[in-house]
Amino acid sequence: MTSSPSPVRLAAWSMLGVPAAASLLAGIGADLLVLDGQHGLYDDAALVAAIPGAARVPVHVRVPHNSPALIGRALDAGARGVIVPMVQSGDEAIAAARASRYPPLGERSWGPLAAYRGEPTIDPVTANEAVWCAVMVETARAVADVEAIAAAPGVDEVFVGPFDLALALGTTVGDLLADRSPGNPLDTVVAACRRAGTVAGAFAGGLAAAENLIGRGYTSVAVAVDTQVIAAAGADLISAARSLPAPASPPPAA
Ligand code: 3PY
Ligand code: MG
Repeated sequence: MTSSPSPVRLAAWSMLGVPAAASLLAGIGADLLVLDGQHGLYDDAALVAAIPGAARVPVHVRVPHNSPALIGRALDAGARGVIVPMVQSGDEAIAAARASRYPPLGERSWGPLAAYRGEPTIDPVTANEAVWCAVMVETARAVADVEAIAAAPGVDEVFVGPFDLALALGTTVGDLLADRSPGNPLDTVVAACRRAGTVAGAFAGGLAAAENLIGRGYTSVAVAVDTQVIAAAGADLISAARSLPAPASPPPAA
């Protein structure tokens, strides 16, 4: 695994749903790769196809919702962790954590797909120790119960979705990030995580938001998103190429 120079864990984030995108993003120096099955194009088949070629960094999957079946399938496909969206309460956080682990710590059902690929399976005790369960706080209700969510047994990380959180609070991501007043929910989450000994993570999607979130104390930040990276880098290149010196008149025909 490529290590980052700071204690902050930096994630690459893939929306595109194809193995090539996942494999490319696994090589950009991030500490882990997230495949997005909620708003991205990773369905079940795409996860099974993409994970093996991207596994030189830990691959986590954002599942579409808090469902034991979906969490189990993502882990069966080889994900090392899950990000579970729209978790509203301590009880829902406990359910997500238990869906991520085999008995006696949870209710995950046995059946890793590694066996179908002829790869060794990881025994249940080791799998329980290695798995990472991040639950997303992105509603007002979740912020109100964040102490219980952060302290839920088996929850490794509370991961903020600033876009949904801003929507829920009737504001914009820009205003939420710019707001430095006491009681900003972004700071409430960090404080609850510190008290519980849980990692505070957030989706940034760009450098300015990452700087803001890291400054607030987030230690796990998703910063490079394939769709945005392609669009932004491509637009910069096209724009720069348009200003290259060109002959005043078209070259003569051959
Ligand atoms: C959010 O900001 O709501 C997210 O879920 C980021 O992907
Ligand atoms: Mg969201």
